[in-house]
Amino acid sequence: MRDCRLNIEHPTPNIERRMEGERMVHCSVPEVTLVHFQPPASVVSPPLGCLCLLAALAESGITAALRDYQLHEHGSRLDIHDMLRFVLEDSGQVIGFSCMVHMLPHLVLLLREIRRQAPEKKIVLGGPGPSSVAAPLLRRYAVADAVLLGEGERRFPLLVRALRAGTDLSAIPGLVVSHGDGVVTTTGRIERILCLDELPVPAYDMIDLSPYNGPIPLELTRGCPFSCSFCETNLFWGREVHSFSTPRVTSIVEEVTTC
Ligand code: B12
Ligand code: SF4
Repeated sequence: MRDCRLNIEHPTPNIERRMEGERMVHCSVPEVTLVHFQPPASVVSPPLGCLCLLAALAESGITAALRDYQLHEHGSRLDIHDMLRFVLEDSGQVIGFSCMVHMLPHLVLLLREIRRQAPEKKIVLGGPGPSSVAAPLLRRYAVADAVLLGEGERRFPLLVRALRAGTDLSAIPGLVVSHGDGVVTTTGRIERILCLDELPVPAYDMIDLSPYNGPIPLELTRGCPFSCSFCETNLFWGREVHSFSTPRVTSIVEEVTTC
């Protein structure tokens, strides 16, 4: 197991934290619980997309906690009651799920139960899984409030604020919104983030990296000009390639490797 503990001071100091071996737990209830919904596995890497979102939420002054289901060692794998406990205990008013397409069947079953047991929770889906089938998914299963398509850093904090305040979501672009009973609407077209260096550094320092035994993911570019039939990269990010600058990438590498 990697012995690599970074500075784990949380930028939102109101929240005390304790480590429970497998994951970071916040003692007080955060505004957002972000669930990385990948099955438990023997080799696990930190979830880069969720780290990007944690950093963006912190920058906007929104408290958030990550629950990485990959690290969930207790209970039985993909058991609905166990997953429910894992997600709901001390969870925020807004619960965001990040997943790939292969986890969607489990996600739908889980969300149906969450809707039954905690109807007051606001549920947002994101990542390549829900984004690829957002409208048909919510039309068929009205189990979430919205799917946020594409990059999340700019719009997820806006969406969290709007959901908590109960205001109209139509001003936030790139959402597929469920109104219940199969009625969905899509908000305006998304502009891609042009200057990636303006984004906060992924929150490697806000989680305990020690339970992860796989490579630490590092992002260099978004988008791909090609269109291999088996790959969703250009559908999700677009064909134009946007890059992080070399100084930014090298400083992240230095930070992560000198812990
Ligand atoms: C790195 C990577 C992996 C790594 C993940 C390492 C890690 N822990 O981060 C590994 C090697 C483990 C992996 C495995 C797999 N992968 Co993969 N992977 C990628 C890759 C190349 C980059 C993902 C990434 O880090 N992107 C950068 C981050 C910042 O982006 P992001 O995660 O998408 O998050 C952003 C947005 O999606 C959004 N967002 C994400 N989550 C949420 C949640 C909410 C609530 C909101 C609002 C927004 C939001 O905001 C984030 C910031 O902008 C992509 C292709 C690509 N270029 O996107 C494929 C990709 C995601 N993988 C894919 C697949 C299919 C798999 C596998 C299922 C393959 C397989 N058959 O085994 C496995 C699953 C393994 C498992 N454990 O279940 C597919 C997913 C297709 C789909 N529609 O779901 C992709 C798109 C490639 C493809 N072939 O098309 N993968
Ligand atoms: S990212 Fe996907 S579309 Fe682009 S070259 Fe690789 S496999 Fe092909």
